[in-house]
Amino acid sequence: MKIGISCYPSAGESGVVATQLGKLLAEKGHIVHFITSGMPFRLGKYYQNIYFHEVDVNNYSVFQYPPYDLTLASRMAQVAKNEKLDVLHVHYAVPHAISANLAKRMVGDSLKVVTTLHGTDITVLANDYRLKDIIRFGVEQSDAVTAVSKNLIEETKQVLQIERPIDLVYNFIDKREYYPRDMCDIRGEYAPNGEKVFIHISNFRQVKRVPDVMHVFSKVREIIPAKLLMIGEGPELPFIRDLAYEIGVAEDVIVLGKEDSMACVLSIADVLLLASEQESFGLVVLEAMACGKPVIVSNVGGLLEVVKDGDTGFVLSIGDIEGMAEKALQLVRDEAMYKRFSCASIDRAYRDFSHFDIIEQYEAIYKRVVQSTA
Ligand code: GMT
Repeated sequence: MKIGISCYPSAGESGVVATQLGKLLAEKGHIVHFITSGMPFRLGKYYQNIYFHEVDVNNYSVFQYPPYDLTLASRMAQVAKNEKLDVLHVHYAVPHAISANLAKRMVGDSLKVVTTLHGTDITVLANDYRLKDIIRFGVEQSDAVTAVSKNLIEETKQVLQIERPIDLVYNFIDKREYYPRDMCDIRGEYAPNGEKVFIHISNFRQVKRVPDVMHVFSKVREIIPAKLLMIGEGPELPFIRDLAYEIGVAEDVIVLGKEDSMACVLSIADVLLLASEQESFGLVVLEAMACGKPVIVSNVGGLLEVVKDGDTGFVLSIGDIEGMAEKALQLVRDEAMYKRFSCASIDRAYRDFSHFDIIEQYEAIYKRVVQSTA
């Protein structure tokens, strides 16, 4: 099939999912056209069957705001016509689902639009009265809509007050990339005295409650020698650095910023901490599990569909800093328990979220919409 993919190309889990999906579809022989504002950051090198079409926004002086959404729709329609796309698969509703449906109006019904909802496009943006109606339009007009967790499907139906079917397609990991790696040498550089290593990976936005992570770490560190690796970038990062100094843990907090090889960096650590107040899936949790790292997460959104509480990690109430610290300590101090959780995490990630199965689910959806006559 000929498949167009639009997503946010810079750091972000929805962009990661879209890019990985495109690579795996291309590997299976599909022709994939990325239509994005920049090169997707995980695309990296040349791949057979993958093409890139940049959305280059016109900045005419009359415009108060550059018309990205319209330029995107126009580019989608051009690519769809020129390349004879069967399906346009867009990730994150705003603006991609709306622009894609506009492109479909320009091209005709032969172009099928599949929209994947990722999380805050519904839980935050669809709750904003300024965007709700246009998001509902994008979702209702798409030929198929998928969401990355059951929880997100329920949220979508409730927030947008819609009845249309939404397919559940979980995020996935490619086990050729995500497996426990031997990173002893590098671990030794960060934790030279055998400290336990915790890791937090996010886009450092308020929704991630990174200060909670810092406080959990501080409590753990009162009891045992430990280090905290912080991976990612985002608006809260400067504040988080200050907080580390304020609560006296700065010398044990290592901020690494943006990292390309998640599997390597995860393999350095013992436990992933994610204290978010919203998380429709938590791709980073799945990536950690695939690398054999148990997780401590908050009880929100779709995280309970990924983490088996008491088996692959611990799930605690939002803001339960004491509880998270207690479980984190328990995990790293009890070697037998740690090993059990680590093995269970790998098993679950490979069994229930393997890219083989999930890519087939997307392919089945593409076939279904292409065969539909509407
Ligand atoms: O919605 C966001 O915060 C951004 C988005 C992204 O692009 O990183 O993350 C969402 O989509 C991911 C991929 O499906 C999910 O793993 C994240 O849980 C989800 N984020 C939230 O729900 C907060």
